[in-house]
Amino acid sequence: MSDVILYGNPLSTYTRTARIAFEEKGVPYDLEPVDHQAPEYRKIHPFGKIPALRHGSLLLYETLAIAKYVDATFDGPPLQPSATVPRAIMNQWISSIVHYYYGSMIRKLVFERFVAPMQGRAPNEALVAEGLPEIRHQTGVLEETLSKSPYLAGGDATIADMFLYPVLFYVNFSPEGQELIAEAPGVSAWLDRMGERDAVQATIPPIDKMQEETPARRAATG
Ligand SMILES: N[C@@H](CCC(=O)N[C@@H](CS)C(=O)NCC(=O)O)C(=O)O
Repeated sequence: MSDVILYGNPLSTYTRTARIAFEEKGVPYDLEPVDHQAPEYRKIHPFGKIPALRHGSLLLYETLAIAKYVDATFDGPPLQPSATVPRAIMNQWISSIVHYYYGSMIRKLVFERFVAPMQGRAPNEALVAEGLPEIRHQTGVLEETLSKSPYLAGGDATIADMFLYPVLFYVNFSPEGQELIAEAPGVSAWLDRMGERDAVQATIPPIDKMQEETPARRAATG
């Protein structure tokens, strides 16, 4: 048993971001599945979200804080650029992904296309229709960078790529998402490049579990 415990769920995008960071860094950890809605979990994460980290006596929540903590605490390849400008660009992307991309891509498209049918309700097509122009704009913005650069902040994968990949992975399962990504060859190539990384391979979500009505599935896409 490792002294690093990640509370989360393998279907959750934010949990996957943290797991990719652990894997890239080569840090052994135990993924402990939780019901994020259970009252006792609030003692670990007061806002009832996943993931959260326990390392010895430290309890830490918020994915970015966890990824940066892991990077600073453990040996292994750096997950952030050392130079000021690429590091600022990495932070710009992380903030954009969390504040703009996640809402459009996960809440308006992925949730409606995959989670709604499993909940036995029709997808909210108005919400999908609202999200698609936003997503088209977002894949266009990504394409401007990824047509010229292997990763979001330069030549190496950083925490920014680790935030984006789990989101685009799900988007790419929807017909609309596939179409938008196909229109962006730099983004497609980046998805392939990221998909080949061992850390990404090691964290592929068990998508078949999304068929089950479980806390895991409810937490999967926010
Ligand atoms: N700001 C949080 C967001 C985490 C988050 O929204 N996680 C989703 C799963 S990917 C979640 O817990 N959803 C359950 C809910 O909102 O009830 C972080 O960076 O860790």
